[in-house]
Amino acid sequence: MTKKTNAQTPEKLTGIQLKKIPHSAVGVKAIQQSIAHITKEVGLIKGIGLLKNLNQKDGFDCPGCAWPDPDAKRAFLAEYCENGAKAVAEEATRNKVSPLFFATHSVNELAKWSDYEIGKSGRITQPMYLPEGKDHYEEISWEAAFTLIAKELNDLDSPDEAIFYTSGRTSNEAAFLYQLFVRQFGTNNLPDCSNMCHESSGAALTETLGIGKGSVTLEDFNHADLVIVMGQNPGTNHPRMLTALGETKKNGGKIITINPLPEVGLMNYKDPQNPLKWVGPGQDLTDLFLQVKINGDVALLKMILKLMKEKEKEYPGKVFNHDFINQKTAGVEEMLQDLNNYPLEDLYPQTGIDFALIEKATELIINNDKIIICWAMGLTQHKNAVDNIRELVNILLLKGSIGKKGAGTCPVRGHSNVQGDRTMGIWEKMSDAFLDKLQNEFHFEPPRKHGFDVVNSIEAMHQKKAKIFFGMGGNFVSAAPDTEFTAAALRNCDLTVHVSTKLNRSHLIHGKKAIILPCLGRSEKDLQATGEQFISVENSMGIVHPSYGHLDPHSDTLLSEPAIVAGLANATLKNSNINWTAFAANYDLIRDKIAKIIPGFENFNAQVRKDGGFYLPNNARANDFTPTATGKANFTLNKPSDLKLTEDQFMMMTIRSHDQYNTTIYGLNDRYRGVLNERRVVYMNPEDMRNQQLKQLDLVDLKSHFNGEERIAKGFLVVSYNIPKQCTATYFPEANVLVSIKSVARNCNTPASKTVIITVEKR
Ligand SMILES: Nc1nc2c(c(=O)[nH]1)N[C@H]1C(S)=C(S)[C@@H](COP(=O)(O)OP(=O)(O)OC[C@H]3O[C@@H](n4cnc5c(=O)[nH]c(N)nc54)[C@H](O)[C@@H]3O)O[C@H]1N2
Ligand SMILES: Nc1nc2c(c(=O)[nH]1)N[C@H]1C(S)=C(S)[C@@H](COP(=O)(O)OP(=O)(O)OC[C@H]3O[C@@H](n4cnc5c(=O)[nH]c(N)nc54)[C@H](O)[C@@H]3O)O[C@H]1N2
Ligand code: SF4
Ligand SMILES: [Mo]
Repeated sequence: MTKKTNAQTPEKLTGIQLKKIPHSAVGVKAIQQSIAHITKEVGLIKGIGLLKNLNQKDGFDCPGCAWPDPDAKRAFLAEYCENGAKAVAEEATRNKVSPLFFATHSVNELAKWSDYEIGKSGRITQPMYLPEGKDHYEEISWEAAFTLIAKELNDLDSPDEAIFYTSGRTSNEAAFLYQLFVRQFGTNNLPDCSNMCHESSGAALTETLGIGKGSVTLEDFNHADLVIVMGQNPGTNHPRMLTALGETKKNGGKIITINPLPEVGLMNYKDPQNPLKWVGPGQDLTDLFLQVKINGDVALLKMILKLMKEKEKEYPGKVFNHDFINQKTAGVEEMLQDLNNYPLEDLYPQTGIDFALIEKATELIINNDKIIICWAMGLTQHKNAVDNIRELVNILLLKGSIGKKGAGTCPVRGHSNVQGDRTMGIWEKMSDAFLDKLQNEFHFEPPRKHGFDVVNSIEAMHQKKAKIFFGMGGNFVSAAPDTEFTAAALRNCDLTVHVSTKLNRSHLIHGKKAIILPCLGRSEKDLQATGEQFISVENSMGIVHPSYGHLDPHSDTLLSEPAIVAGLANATLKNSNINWTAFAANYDLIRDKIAKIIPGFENFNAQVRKDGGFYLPNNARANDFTPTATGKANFTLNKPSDLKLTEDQFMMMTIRSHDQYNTTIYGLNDRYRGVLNERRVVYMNPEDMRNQQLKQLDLVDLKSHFNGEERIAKGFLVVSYNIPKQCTATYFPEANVLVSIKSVARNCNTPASKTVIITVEKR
């Protein structure tokens, strides 16, 4: 038996340096950083050749975030950001993880490496197999790997004993083929990273507006009077969004930011696409900063709703858009009535914000009609995450700020094709309408029973109800909550398989047997039997567009994701009526099927080849709310946080540094927060530190408390920071060990990784 390895990021301090927090984001420094990363990983000449193709119409889609590209004019050479360049550098790295690497380093040894060291080891070049009881991965042929996986799958008592996870980089074509294989195999166990990400947005928006996606386009930012950015750090996670916010300001619009942290990018930025602006003070973005306490958002939004209601009473017809409310919505009376159950004095302490500032924000909302609300993980990863989003929809509906130019909902998606994967059917509970069409087109009976989401999958593997884990991308053990619990779940499996570009911790925390299937990255040419292929993706605003690989593949052995699915399907499904080999040889054939099954993809092959791609239909954007249960846009009743802290407890949010992509650690610096060369930090309010008798850089252990259970993460350095009292922040994935598997959002099971109750204990 292999010795059990530690599933957590090893406790190892790296030599912290504290720097002044910069005044402005982006600018020259960002360009320097882009060039430094690309030069180190890829080499300067090849790197510049690569970047020149990034996000261009005949180039490849950025593997970073899902922020859209401009429809028309694109900057020559530079339609990307620092973190886009880092994402490309990471994928195109010269470093290779070859069979020799695995012969040299045992799984036990690699598990002791930091996430940074694991990631930097490079791209996996060959399929690898870890036989039961062994501690070194061994080379295996594609054929043998497919045969082995197929045998394990077919030996299961039921297809529902297998889990098929997807991360959000998988292309539309690969995702469609993958879900088709999984459903023909016989299960809906298709959890994805969305279950940990914007699931709560999907749940809230489907119920209230009849579509689980946002309603605005990039152009709307040019016309908005007011943009509210909640629970989001675009300077790091969606940097080109700052350009869109800059446009709002240029056109006279205002910006309100609601966040426990004054994130640098949102405060001020220098447009990297305009060298004339690199020197000088930069552009101020945020007009009004509401420094909310973690999970104080429903309380804050409710206060705003109450103040709006009062003003409407005073000036009837001047605050609410009655025409819109009467024609398009349901439930306004109940919502306004329900506000009486929440006195201002009860809500106020949850927000931590000056009352005068809340009044000012309300005034801006009252005095403007074209309002966009943007949000990301700061709203979606809480017990009451769905409430957060439904409550902001209440405000937009009262104002009629939806389905018109310059107004609407903007959930900003994470992974570059996470939205597209869902559109393609990667979901454990796709609608019967979708499954009916699949049945008609492919002539098999897709399973109807809903499958497991991420949290249910982990529980099922823990209880040995699921025995095979298959990951299409991603790094499940590090991304999921409750690291030790998730690790135990994976170790229970008979087989864990990962389709991956780069080495990660999930290859090291494995089932009895484990397999790594190395695939092509987005930036690489994809040559199949009928010639070179392109893939397509859907960005955060529902635009589907093509992406053409540019580099020669890292190794001759790599297969594309569609080819891997086809290989697996051929090996597993003995009497399949589907010609998997033909699909892998020509992605146009996959797109023809998508066109027949998924609304909005009619003439897919022709449409996607047109300049810049095409918009998918969006009922909320079109001011049509008939797809909801009531046939109208629904007002809802929502609950503020019910989490209570004792005097020595703190609320902890797990956030991203400027130098990471989820579990991939690009570097150890968080430049915009002034912390260099260290990730094991806990950001604390200076007054809280004094009360706890903690000094700057004291070494502490963090203990989380959930329903009487304790979890511990050892060895963090205290950093004094501008954060509300009783609030703290740590980085994901180091702190995931503290998030209980049972601490999830109501109505959608998203892990509540931004509301972890902890105590801070000095060593
Ligand atoms: N460079 C880079 N880009 C990325 C990623 C990456 O890791 N690196 N990840 C991608 C993915 S998958 C995603 S989902 C997105 C994530 O993008 P973000 O959601 O911006 O990422 P987080 O770092 O989780 O940031 C959450 C923000 O919410 C704030 N916040 C936390 N709790 C609360 C709260 O209770 N209320 C409010 N109002 N604010 C709160 C935090 O202070 C922080 O500013 O980015 C995508 N883009
Ligand atoms: N505590 C805490 N936990 C969180 C979060 C948080 O804010 N706090 N955020 C959550 C969110 S929003 C998300 S989206 C999840 C992310 O969860 P995941 O999507 O599972 O994690 P990533 O780190 O994005 O996955 C990185 C790995 O994907 C593989 N990869 C990269 N590109 C490709 C490709 O093109 N094809 C294939 N097949 N593989 C590829 C590489 O091997 C790389 O190691 O984490 C969630 N977990
Ligand atoms: S904003 Fe997102 S999609 Fe655009 S270049 Fe940056 S990382 Fe890539
Ligand atoms: Mo995400």
